[in-house]
Amino acid sequence: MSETLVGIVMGSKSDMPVMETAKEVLDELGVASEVKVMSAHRQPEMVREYASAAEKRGLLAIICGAGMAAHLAGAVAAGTTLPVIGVPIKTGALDGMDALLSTVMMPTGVPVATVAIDGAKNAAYLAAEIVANNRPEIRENLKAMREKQAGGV
Ligand code: RP5
Repeated sequence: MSETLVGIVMGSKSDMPVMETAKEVLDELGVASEVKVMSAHRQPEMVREYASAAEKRGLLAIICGAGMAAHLAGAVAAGTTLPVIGVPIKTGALDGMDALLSTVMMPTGVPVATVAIDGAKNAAYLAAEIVANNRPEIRENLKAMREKQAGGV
């Protein structure tokens, strides 16, 4: 693996058990990624800088996981036109419904492609599908993964 193509960011270290599964999927598919922890609420400047530099750094998609008020994906999407995939994390009193609604209900023009609560693996598959648009070898890896899945039914 060489250049980093996908960013995986999360709002807290406590999100890591879910979000590290996105990294595992991307590794399996041969997509180089980076993992960062930054809070939309506690470190808004860091989030802004990360989002605005992402395109120039060569990233093709950014996966954002956060729980509760879960503004991270929206805050990143506000700072870039790269595709942003949001993972609502199950935590707190509302078991992820709060994060799901916070992540999915973006205003028109600033989308966040939102996966299921704790759906970090699907976020990684979606990011790989985006990367595969101009990397045929990743498309082949995705097809092989689907065939393997079919064999396991
Ligand atoms: C969110 O609040 C984080 O993404 C995390 O899911 C949740 C709890 O954060 P910590 O209190 O563990 O830092 O912002």
